[in-house]
Amino acid sequence: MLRTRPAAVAALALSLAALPLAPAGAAARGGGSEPPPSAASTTSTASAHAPKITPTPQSVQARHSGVTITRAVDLVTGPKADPAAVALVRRALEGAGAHRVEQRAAARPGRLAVYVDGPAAARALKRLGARGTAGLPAEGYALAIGEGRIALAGADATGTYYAAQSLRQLLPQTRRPYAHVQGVAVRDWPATPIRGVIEGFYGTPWSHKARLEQLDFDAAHKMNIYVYSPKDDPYLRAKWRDPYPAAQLAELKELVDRARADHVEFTYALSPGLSVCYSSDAEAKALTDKFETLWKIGVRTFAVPLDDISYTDWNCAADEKRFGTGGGAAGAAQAHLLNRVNRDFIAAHQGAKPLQMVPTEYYDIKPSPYKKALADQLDKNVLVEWTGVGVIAPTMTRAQAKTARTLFGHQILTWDNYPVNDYVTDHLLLGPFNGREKGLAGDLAGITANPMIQPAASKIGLYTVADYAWNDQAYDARASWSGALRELAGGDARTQRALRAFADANYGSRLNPRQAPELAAAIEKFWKSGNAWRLDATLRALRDAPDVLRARLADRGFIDDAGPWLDSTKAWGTAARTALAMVEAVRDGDRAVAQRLRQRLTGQVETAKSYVYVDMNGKRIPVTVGDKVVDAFVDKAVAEYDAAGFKGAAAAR
Ligand code: LTM
Repeated sequence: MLRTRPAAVAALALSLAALPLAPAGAAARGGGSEPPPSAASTTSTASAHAPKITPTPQSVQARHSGVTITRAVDLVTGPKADPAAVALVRRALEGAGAHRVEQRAAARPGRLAVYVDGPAAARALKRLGARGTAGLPAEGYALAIGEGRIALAGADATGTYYAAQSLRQLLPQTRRPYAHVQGVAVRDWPATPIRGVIEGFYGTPWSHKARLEQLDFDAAHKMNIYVYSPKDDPYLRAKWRDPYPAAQLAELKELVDRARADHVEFTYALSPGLSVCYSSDAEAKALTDKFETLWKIGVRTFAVPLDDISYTDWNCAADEKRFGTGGGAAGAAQAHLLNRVNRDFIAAHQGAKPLQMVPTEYYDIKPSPYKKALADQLDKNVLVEWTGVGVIAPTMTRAQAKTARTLFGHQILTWDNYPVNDYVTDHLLLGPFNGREKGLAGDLAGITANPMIQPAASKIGLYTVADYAWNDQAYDARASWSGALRELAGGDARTQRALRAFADANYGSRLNPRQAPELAAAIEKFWKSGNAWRLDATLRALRDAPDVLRARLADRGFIDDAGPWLDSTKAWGTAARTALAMVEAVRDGDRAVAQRLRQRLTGQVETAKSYVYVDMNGKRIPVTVGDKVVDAFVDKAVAEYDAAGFKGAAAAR
């Protein structure tokens, strides 16, 4: 038998066998020592090569000379400098050890000088040998650090704000002055104009607090849109004509205000398709009246999603009379209503952004009478949303996007169904955005991602979406995923390792077909080498990860979101360790220990499968973790036990 089994671990099976038969949920906590990283994670590209700025900038050049954050810093701002950018720069400097940040017309010698926009920033960029903003696309920016000065400027206000976001990431976090900051020149711009999140899933809508946090997260990751479209807000679908109660409207206004401060476009999406009569003037007016209430609280971007409705059934006889039947008639009816909204509302409101719509055929690129009707009849300045080929598209190519653009006859904004989990509510989807071809971003009007029901847990996936949407050419899914974990862990190495083990066990999705890739690799290695010690270290790390996260992760929302999955991960880690020890006992010919462990395993697996997510209707859904990896490992271990003929008194699984 090819096994490497250091003497110190020979007692593994015995020591596990000696533990009391406690339920997995109550298994030993912490264990005292820091869990070692799993085999695969030690070889990952994770921290070493990750960029300091996220999303990955288009161009970063290190400079020889850096700057020192002096106790007093002079801030010189252009006359039209974006106030949010200036405030962010000030906060970042204060967080980096500057005790006084004084806004002045000109900088004084002996102090760090920081220039934000305007002629002084342009001069400072030039002195630092960096190009200015000329030629940058919308939202692009230039940022340079060196020779006692920091200069940043944007192609527009959002660009300046993004320059400030990048500067925030480059500055240290310290209360002490005189920290040194490496010199750098950044020239950066987005790969696609619209980037963000569409809260468009079925199930418990996000809380108001979660939405506010999401808007700040968008800003920090240079995402510029948040689409309000939760399927289970009744005022968006079933009761689309009804005005919002005052309290709910006040909350929406707070979101709109926060979005504006964050340079995020709050987009209001109303879905009348369940009951609308497309040909009716009164219905068109009901729709624009509802939009008007949102316009009054500051919304400037609107959408009309017509997904997940039947277009073969009309809601009124007048529509059949006017448009006929079939897909072509449905396309004509939708174009009629949307064009009215576009002309009577969007065109009539100065400052309104282009209307967005979700077609009923949003998930393919098959030519059809419906798509042809939209292509021919829908106003050309309406953006059409599309999920790719498939509702959850495992991959998305440039050729597909170009075909969609041709078939729909409109610019395409993707509604990318990742990391949404409303169709697999037993799973958390914690892997990266994946399978999108490089160059795709440039073919699109933009990319919006539909998140999970769990807002904080969505941030791993959304970090990677932001990274792709900003710079798809440089995107590396695994490196971006590592960056997301590092950010969420807040720089704490132990938390980051625990987060990695947990996210790995919840990695799989249609975009990431391999579940738990690092754990699976460690298990495969064990079956090949027989080195139980290494696998046990990985399993211990998995078992302990939930406790580490509960004790150390600053984002408590993540802990709340992940509750049952954390419990199940710990229990599976416990069960898998028992299974491993049982295999070791079998291989040692230790029948008594093997039987005891086999007996224990049954209860531990039951516990691992017992944790539930409770949905908005009170339905209890057993959660799934590491499926077809950790459970398959246990099954294989049991098969080896069975094959050894030790069955005896042990309960069957
Ligand atoms: O994707 C679209 C356009 N519509 C719905 C979403 O609301 C839902 O969240 C996803 C995932 O289940 N699928 C849809 O069809």
